[in-house]
Amino acid sequence: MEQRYYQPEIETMPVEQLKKLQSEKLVKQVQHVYDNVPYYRNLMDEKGITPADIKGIEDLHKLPFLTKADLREAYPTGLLAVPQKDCVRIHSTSGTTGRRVVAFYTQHDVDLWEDCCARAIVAAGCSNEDVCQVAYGYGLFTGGSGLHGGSHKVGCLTLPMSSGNTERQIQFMMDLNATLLCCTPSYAAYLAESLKEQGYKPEDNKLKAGIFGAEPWTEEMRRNIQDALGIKAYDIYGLTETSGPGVAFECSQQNGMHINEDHFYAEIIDPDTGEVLPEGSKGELVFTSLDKEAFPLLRYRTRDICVLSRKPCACGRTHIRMSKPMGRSDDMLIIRGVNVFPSQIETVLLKEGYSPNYQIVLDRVNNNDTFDVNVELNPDQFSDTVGGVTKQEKALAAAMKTMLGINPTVHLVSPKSIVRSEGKAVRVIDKRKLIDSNQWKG
Ligand code: DLL
Repeated sequence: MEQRYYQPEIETMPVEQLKKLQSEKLVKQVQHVYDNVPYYRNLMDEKGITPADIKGIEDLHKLPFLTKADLREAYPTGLLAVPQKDCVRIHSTSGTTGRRVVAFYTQHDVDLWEDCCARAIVAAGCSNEDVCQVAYGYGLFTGGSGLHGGSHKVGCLTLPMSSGNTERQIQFMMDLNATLLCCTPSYAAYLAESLKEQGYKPEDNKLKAGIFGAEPWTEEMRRNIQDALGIKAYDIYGLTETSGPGVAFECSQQNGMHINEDHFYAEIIDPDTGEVLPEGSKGELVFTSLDKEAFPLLRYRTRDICVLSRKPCACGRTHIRMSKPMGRSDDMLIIRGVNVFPSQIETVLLKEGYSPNYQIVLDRVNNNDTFDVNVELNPDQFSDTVGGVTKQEKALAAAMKTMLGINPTVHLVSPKSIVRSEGKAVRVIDKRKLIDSNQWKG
């Protein structure tokens, strides 16, 4: 019989029991963080709170929020809650050198993270009889390692492909009869297109499911990928700060992602006031990691805007569901799966002696993000040959690649030619339409 859950006793635990478990874990976690992280202890002292004030989840709201700015300030080890010798791994977000977020893991942390990914794989209908092609990037990015570890736990045959090299992906997918594909949704769509170009029909592959995440994607994109590959496509969510993929995942109902609530407690807040909003409200998602040892974050503001629902799910899981992220409460962009802040572009421009008047234009062509940056030249920067301009554009694109990890196409344009709207610069034009406009009903 098909296995429905990876850890049934946890995934279907009655809500009251789950809340009790969360409270017990939170009390311990607050003490652990207070005792071992001076940065966090200071934040609590400033608010006049001690671990004794936190008796359960109902007291969580008393704790201060933690933001990406805190994580950057504490770079690289300021939030480490165990001796470094007890850690076995790091991962890191993309971003400016020296300001990246570095997440540390003990073996226990890796285990619980891989369990979360294993739950997602089983929820996608897979077992130890499956062949799991992991085409997320391996390395500092969490996607590859997370799904790889989950695949091992379930006992799938794991194909550690990493991202890119489409020819090889297709060869291994077909020759080794991959049944589960894990990658970003845009890469899944790109692979589907490439398969079609090579003359393969959807029924020619053995795939039955895909686990896609790390960037926004719409229901329309889901339908396209499902039809093009002949599979069921499941969403998966997570962020480096909380471990990586698997914080939440979709089940057979494909209607919101179950949050692994025994490890991550979710709140929705008003991003402007910080007020905790009731279930069903749209707001910013905040996570508390209840039992991570090395890098436990209490009330971490994700900046992702979404809705939570505890309506019963036909799959039998009791864990709360989150909608797809519907936007961000900051200006972070996700381009080809990489997190990019417009301020990083500005930093490069100023460093390279250019004006900070620029505009980022994003679009999606053949399921690939296009990434153009228009930069106004200063009057004294004109090169009078076309070759000269092209050389300048290439050098600037290379400097941006070093900063961001992905390659933009740079266009140097004449001074004052970028349109200002009511005097304000419009920094980003995003034509990709990655977010569904319809409201999630839970
Ligand atoms: O993207 C972890 C991950 C890897 C998730 C593989 C799923 C699959 P970061 O690079 O730290 O971590 O980026 C985290 O990506 O705050 C969201 O804005 C966005 N994001 C992640 N998953 C989804 C998703 C990984 N399913 C940031 N839908 C998060 C929409 C997503 N956005």
